[in-house]
Amino acid sequence: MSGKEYPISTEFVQQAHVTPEQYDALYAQSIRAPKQFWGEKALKFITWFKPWNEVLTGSFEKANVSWFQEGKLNAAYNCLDRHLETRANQVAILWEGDDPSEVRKLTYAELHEEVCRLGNVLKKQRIKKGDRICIYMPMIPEAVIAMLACARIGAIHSVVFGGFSADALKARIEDVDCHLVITANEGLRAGKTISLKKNVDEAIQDCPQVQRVIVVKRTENAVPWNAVRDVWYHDLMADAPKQCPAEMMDASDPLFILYTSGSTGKPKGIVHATGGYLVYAAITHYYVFDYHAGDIYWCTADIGWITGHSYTVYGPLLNGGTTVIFEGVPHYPDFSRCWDVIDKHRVTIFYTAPTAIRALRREGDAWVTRAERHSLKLLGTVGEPINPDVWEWYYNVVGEKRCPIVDTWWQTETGGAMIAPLPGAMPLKPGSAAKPFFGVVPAVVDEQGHDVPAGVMGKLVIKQPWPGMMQTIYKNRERFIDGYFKEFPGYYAAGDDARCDADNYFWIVGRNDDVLKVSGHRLGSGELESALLHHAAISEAAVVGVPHAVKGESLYAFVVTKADVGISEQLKKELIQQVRRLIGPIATLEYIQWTDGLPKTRSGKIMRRLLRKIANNDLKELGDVSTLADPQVVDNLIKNRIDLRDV
Ligand code: 7RM
Repeated sequence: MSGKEYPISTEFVQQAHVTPEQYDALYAQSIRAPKQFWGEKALKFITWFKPWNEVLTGSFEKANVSWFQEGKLNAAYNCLDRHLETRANQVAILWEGDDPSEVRKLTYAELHEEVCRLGNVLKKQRIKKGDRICIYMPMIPEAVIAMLACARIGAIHSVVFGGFSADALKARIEDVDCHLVITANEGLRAGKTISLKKNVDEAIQDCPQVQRVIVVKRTENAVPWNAVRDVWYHDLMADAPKQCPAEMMDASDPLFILYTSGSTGKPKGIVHATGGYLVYAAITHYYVFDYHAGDIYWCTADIGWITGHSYTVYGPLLNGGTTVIFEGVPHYPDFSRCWDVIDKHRVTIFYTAPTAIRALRREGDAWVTRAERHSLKLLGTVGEPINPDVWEWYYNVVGEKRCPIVDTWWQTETGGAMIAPLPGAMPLKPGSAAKPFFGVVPAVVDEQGHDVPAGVMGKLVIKQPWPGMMQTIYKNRERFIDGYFKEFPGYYAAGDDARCDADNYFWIVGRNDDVLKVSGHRLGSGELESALLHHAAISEAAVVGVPHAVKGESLYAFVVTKADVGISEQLKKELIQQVRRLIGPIATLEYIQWTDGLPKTRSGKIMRRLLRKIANNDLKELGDVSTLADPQVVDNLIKNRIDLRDV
């Protein structure tokens, strides 16, 4: 399990920011004297209007960690203004549309001007510091402009992925309590339109607090219009002034809220504070991707996810980079799309998810090799474990054995990469996220919180605070404490299972709670089950993940209908439709097994662990079923399980 090793080419090592010796020394330093380490880095990577009093206060025990207290800064200023002197005419955003013929380039000067204008537009709409704004947009430059305009005036952005349904959007708008939504009339994806504005209309039908919807015109198609509430982005921008001072923000002021799925209940609003988040996004982007001036950097993540926040927008712009914003998908117009984009724009760094790599690998090498890919120097992956075979394909075929792969483990909650190989500083092992980033102290522990020996699987925890860590869960401090700091007092519980080998390389196994990753999208069993229970015919439901060759995981549902309801193919279709409608097309049930009952503990909790084993036909060790209220249920479930399709 310590795995095969790939040394980094000497050519790469020569240009890398960190040598192996430097990594060991810097890492040791960052752990021994974290305040000194982060204080120095915070000054190097971020421009402060006023320095902090204390680098770090609080503790995991009290769940009150705070970074750079009293420090003053502004995110948009750091992403834009401070680069104007040296990079005004450098491209900041390199946008490629869904249709390859559509390309837009915005220099730092242009992006700065747009952000200032929109900042003024928002102020004119009476948006003030601390107000929340919901952004529901396709991957177009205006989405980034919207995020940065919020940051500039001190408003808190809450980006909702454009693939979420009207209902999912509504739940997020209600929780975050915003008065203004920024959207587009339509999105484009693989040549098809996505009705974003229509979804917003539906979402806010009974959200009276939303008084204004700003709409970017992305397509020429007309959309329903409410003349009192809706305004065109372009009309407002036309006469907006170009001067907009960057608001002085406290390091602890929230920069954004981003909703993510937990194992139970509604999605949680992860709050990231301005100071620590920006320091961590900038420094990790610089070291993990070995970022150098002149790089053309492409992270394929949508801004609706944390990867889009930290590594499509904030990280690269903080470092004065050129970030590719890609509206399209890897299979349109054909399976060469990514490699064509790389050749066309001379992309040097490419960061994507294992699900995309698996989908492309399946189509054969010719789609890759028909493009040159000479510009590439580094590859990255994030979102789920990458299987060693898939890693090797990415390394050998896409990167032609020339480009190191950074397999980055992190979470919405962590703000930035936590475990990842620093390219040049350590050999790579396919399937391992390698070693911790500076200042990060991960460990694998048993149920009692004791470190387990090398090679043994256990739960992944983080033992010391790091600057990128979330501040809280919006309006729910209790869930913040219970979810992350209760299980192992004094540690942050990541919710993943992992192993650490004798070389101190971490191997992430997967979630140990009921969070799922389908095509890299994070979904919670609880919200999927709620969506099923919404159907009048359903009395109980449990959803688990089963392996899928491309998606990583797919959804297997156990469903109990109400007593007087007959089961049918029609009902199955309705359920699939319903979950897609309530959450979004990313939540498509793959299997539905009808059952008369679900296995429950005597206290009434559904035993999802057992259901996962049944769905996966992993029946040898069903674990402790002694707490089951009705053991007979299990036999019936096994008898009626659905054979997983060979995908
Ligand atoms: C960035 C992101 C977080 C969960 C996390 C893991 C899984 C992420 C890796 C990974 C294995 C990786 N944020 N995960 N990266 N598993 N190797 N390199 O994905 O909040 O959406 O998800 O994703 O389970 O806990 S997220």
